[in-house]
Amino acid sequence: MSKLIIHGAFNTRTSRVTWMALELGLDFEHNPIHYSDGRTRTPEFLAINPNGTLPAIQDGDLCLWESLAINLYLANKHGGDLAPRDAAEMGLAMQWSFWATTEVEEAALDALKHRLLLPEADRDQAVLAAAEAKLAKPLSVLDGVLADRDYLFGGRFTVADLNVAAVVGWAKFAKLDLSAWPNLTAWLDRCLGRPAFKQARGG
Ligand SMILES: N[C@@H](CCC(=O)N[C@@H](CS)C(=O)NCC(=O)O)C(=O)O
Repeated sequence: MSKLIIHGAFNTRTSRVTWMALELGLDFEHNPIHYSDGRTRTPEFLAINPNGTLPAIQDGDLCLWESLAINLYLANKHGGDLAPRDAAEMGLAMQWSFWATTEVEEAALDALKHRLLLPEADRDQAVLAAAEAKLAKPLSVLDGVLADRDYLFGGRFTVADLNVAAVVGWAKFAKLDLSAWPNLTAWLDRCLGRPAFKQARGG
């Protein structure tokens, strides 16, 4: 059987997928291309992911893109503690993953860009402030849910925690003040403290 191939450099959303693959102990081939080097625009890569974005995977004949969907697929395929155990857990894993991408990701990325990633001259304090304001509601929701538990559901670290932490982690990397959400902060430290997370980003 052919080996799983994960396309994308560590400093892209691909690290979400390498994190999952490492958690699952998968043997995979890593193709560390970056969108800045033009290799996501080749006909070969567009045949794998017509969006021309990273990450993408090839698993046998299957090509998949969308980082959080890839992780749901890998968890479901390989099982173990990270995988949903029944339909209810699958629903919760999808709920949290869609929530992360629709309610958190855009504002967290704005915060990261305007605090850290963009050249200083291009950073806009108004965009940063708007992103922080927009994040307050979803981060409060997450903090509230985590008031009586260590992980989102099931009493263990699952694909849902991984997917949400990978997105919410951008707020931490943007050095936003998260002290208003102590349950969230403790949970994020638990998730991002996992050895596979560090390894997934190239050590
Ligand atoms: N929703 C997609 C977003 C993918 C995405 O935008 N990836 C970035 C790298 S982190 C990219 O490839 N950008 C290049 C481009 O948009 O052309 C996912 O989560 O996989």
